[in-house]
Amino acid sequence: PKTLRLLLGDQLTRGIASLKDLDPETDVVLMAEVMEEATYVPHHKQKLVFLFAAMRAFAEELQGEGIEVDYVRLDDAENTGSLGGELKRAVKRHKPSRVTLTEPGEWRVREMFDDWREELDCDVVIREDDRFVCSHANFERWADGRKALRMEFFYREMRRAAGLLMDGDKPEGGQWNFDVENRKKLPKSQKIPKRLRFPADAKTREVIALVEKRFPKNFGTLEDFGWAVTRDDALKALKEFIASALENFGDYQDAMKAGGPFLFHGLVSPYINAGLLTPLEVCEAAETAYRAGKAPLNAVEGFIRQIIGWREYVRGIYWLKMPEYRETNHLGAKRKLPDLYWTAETDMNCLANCVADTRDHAYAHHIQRLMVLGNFALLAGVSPREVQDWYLLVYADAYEWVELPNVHGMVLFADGGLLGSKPYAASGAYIDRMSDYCGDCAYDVKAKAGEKACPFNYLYWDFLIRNEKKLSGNNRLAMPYRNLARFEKTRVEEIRADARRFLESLPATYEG
Ligand code: FAD
Ligand code: DLZ
Ligand code: SF4
Repeated sequence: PKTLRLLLGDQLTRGIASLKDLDPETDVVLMAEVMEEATYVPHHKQKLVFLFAAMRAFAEELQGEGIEVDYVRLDDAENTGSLGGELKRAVKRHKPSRVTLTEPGEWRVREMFDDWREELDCDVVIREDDRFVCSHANFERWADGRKALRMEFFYREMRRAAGLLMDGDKPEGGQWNFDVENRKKLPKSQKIPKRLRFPADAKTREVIALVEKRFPKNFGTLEDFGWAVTRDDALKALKEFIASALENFGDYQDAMKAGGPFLFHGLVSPYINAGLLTPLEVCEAAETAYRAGKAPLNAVEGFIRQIIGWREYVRGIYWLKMPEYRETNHLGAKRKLPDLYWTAETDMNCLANCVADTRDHAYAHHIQRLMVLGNFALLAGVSPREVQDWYLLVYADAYEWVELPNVHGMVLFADGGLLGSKPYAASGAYIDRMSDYCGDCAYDVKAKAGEKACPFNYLYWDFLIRNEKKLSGNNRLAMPYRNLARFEKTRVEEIRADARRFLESLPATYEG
């Protein structure tokens, strides 16, 4: 029987469930560039270019194998603009006896499928996405009956399940986690490798022209577009990371440097999330380097933990808790997103750098996202919905299943502590310790109060004061709350006045 196999933009994996029993004699693969997916948030220009170029390249690879691919381009005259519309049209064209697809990664899209199922006159088979180490059922089983869902315990099970960095049934090196070794400041003399980037070829340039024409106002620049758009190039990028950066990944994982967001990071999330690389092959490549003595255990364990630990864990939380998850607002944050998130115009040098990196590369590394951009949104009390929308559109690796738990849970504590045991609030001292931003800043990171003081310093205390009722009972915040209790009344008033003055002066005029 003829099967129509619908392949979504983040399912560019040859071995994916929906392509497994494909019969080139009878079956057709449907891929569609549609406005609905391109506009549910106004994605960064590089994210659009990356995804459309990668979809086109993947379609050609399948065609090269003799598989019929029905590929609908964004500019095709008949394009209905939605996945549902394109699926219906394709069913009319091809008259398959069934449609097969792999479950979509996002709740939004999954819901749409439930609606169309009714409207198509053929069977629809939705297969589980087995590119993840942990199935939905396994995550539910793990979560069931636990008081707290802590990543660390989940991670150990994933290590065992995947058999990564195991020494029999014990963790390699006698310890599951080497994170304490991974918080070093970057010495000035440390050499930073030049990372492998991929200048746009003619086909990608065609997509760049399309994106400039159809999405001229979207956030982000395209001059430095350098993402791989094929599996071959993504594999080259992975190889380069393993050879030149993995060795130092652990030591400098949390370090930040003005004008250089890549440092020793993997730069692989867009590829893993879109399917060009599988999470396990990336982890195996890192483990092989460790076994060959080319990278230390703290680096390799730390890297693997991000992928089979954090990445799998946030996906588990997302599917366990959606759709209610994105609606909670534990701290009642209501502020509009400040304009500086779009313009990079601010005297706060750390924020200016992190927004500029994001604008120029559709990338910022984890600590920039968490401890600068996220920390500021948390302390300023920006509404979770505004922050979520921003993160979902600005990064080339952003899909709601991974973005939302990181933003809503890890950064904003909007879930009240389901994902993290305390908010990652920090003052300027943390940023100063981990970066070279403060030396060139208009503000003084050492000053605590007044116009010249680093805003993170008073915003940190203002955040704790504002949220005292909700947070002071949290064991992990006992120390700062003890300190706060010792502040003179005038000091508390000064903090509140500085915060009010600063926050009122922040323009927030853009409509998302
Ligand atoms: P590396 O630092 O080299 O890490 C290796 C891999 O580990 C990454 O490629 C990624 O697959 C995985 N990983 C690391 N941290 C996380 C994490 N917290 N959650 C899930 N996977 C992780 N990652 C996304 O893929 N998409 C997002 O939309 C996204 N949004 C984020 C929003 C915020 C507020 C924060 C704090 C983090 C977010 N992350 C997101 C996680 C992380 O920042 C990125 O995965 C990472 O920066 C990607 O760059 P890299 O490939 O160089 O990562
Ligand atoms: C992100 C994205 C974009 C921008 N465009 C498309 C598209 O035109 N066609 C498509 O099939 N998928 C696209 N995607 C990826 C989907 O949004 C993704 O499959 C869902 O978010 C589910 O994870
Ligand atoms: Fe950021 Fe404060 Fe340092 Fe300036 S002084 S770079 S605002 S942390």
